[in-house]
Amino acid sequence: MIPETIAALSTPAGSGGIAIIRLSGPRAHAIVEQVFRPWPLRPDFFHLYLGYFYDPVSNRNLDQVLVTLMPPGRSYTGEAMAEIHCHGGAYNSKKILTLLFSLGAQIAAPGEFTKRAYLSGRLDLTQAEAVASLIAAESEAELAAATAQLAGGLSDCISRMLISINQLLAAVEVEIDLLAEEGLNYSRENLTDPLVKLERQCRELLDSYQRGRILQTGIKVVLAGRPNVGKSSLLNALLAEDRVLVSSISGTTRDIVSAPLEIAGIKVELSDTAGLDKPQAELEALGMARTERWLEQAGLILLVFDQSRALNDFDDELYAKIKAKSHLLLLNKDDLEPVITAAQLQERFSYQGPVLRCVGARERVDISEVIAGITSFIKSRTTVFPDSVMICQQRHFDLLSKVSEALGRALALAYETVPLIDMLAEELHQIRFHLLKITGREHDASEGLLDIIFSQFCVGK
Ligand SMILES: Nc1nc2c(ncn2[C@@H]2O[C@H](COP(=O)(O)OP(=O)(O)OP(=O)(O)O)[C@@H](O)[C@H]2O)c(=O)[nH]1
Ligand SMILES: [Mg+2]
Repeated sequence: MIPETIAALSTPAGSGGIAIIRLSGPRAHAIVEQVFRPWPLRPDFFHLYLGYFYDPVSNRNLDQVLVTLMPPGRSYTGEAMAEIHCHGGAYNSKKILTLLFSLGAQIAAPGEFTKRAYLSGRLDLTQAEAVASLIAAESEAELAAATAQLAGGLSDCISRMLISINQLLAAVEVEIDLLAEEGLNYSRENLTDPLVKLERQCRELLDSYQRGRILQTGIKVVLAGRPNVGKSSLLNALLAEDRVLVSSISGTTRDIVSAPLEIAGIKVELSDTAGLDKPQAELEALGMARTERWLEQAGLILLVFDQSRALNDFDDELYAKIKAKSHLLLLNKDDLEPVITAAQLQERFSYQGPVLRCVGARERVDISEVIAGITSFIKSRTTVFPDSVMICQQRHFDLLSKVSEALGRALALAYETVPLIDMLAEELHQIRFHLLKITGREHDASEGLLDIIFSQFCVGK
């Protein structure tokens, strides 16, 4: 079936300097030829032509535009494509699109250009997913992960794992054929070594998901502590704006206040909470209950202390509540006479991490140490080693989890006194299928394998 030629506005709807309309499909060039003048005698591909877009019925020019044509096989979708760069008024671009539809172009469905790129083999599924992530990226790190995935980082990694599984599977299938005649002649290490290596690669990818999730969804950082220690002042300082109420009255903050921020290229949702203490009144108790619920969802808790105030039993209770979560301690009110020190906090709570300081008086606080502390925490959770690939999508995580489980079962079978070769082959087929599914090539599952198996036979057999 000949695909339809589709058209859509590729730039955001609304007014702007320039709008870009794209067409893709077998009639893309022919449709533009009907409405663009002067039409070049022999158009070059990837050349920008300046001319007029006109209405063939009234024969009137509608807009001065730039047009470029791309040939099948060398465009984003893999089909013949055309781009029209017109003036960006919402009405203007709509008029041009309407004319293209009247000439036979169809309205493109959401994501249809990328879907066509996938169907024509220009992108595999991980790369197509990366296009959506790249467009949705809201931070430097997210953008970098999406760009690496679009460049084929994950696809290459999956391809290398597939080569290894294919070789193993081909050897095992040949072994099954020969087993009846000659007995098993494949060494156990030849089975287990590649499986162990694959299992390690798979685990590394699964571990990277946690890092990937932080890149994508960001991290919730929650300021917590006793009342009046300066949490709200710190939130204002970190946001560099007078966002929440600050007062010397204990229990000023009752509700959670959250604000977005970017630290170390990562989206941070910073929350101020009601100070935790033995509640004196109903409203205070409600605020504290809310804080405790919020703490459960925190990716990082900054537990704030006032260095001019002695610790008591409630501080131990409070620390016990948060110690299972990722946390950093912060000593505030650096300008006041110290009653507690960083070393005392570390000793009392058996806390190994750094005690951050918020230096300076309240109006001119220096929060660089706090930012550095949050940054190094984020880096420890998101570090990408130079050659490592990250997975950011739940779909990839689910499929790789299945691969990991099947690898575990395959290894157990390979370690049996007599390796259970038939069952092992079944697990290897499963692994191969799930890996192919990640890049959207599961339909290759049977075709590709035959070639690999027969390539193991010698000529003449
Ligand atoms: N001297 C000094 N005072 C500070 C500092 N930071 C905050 N304060 C003061 O401490 C008081 C309490 O500050 P907040 O920021 O409202 O404290 P909080 O922890 O949010 O208090 P609650 O909302 O009651 O839990 C205010 O009077 C602040 O001006 C500091 O670094 N030095
Ligand atoms: Mg407060």
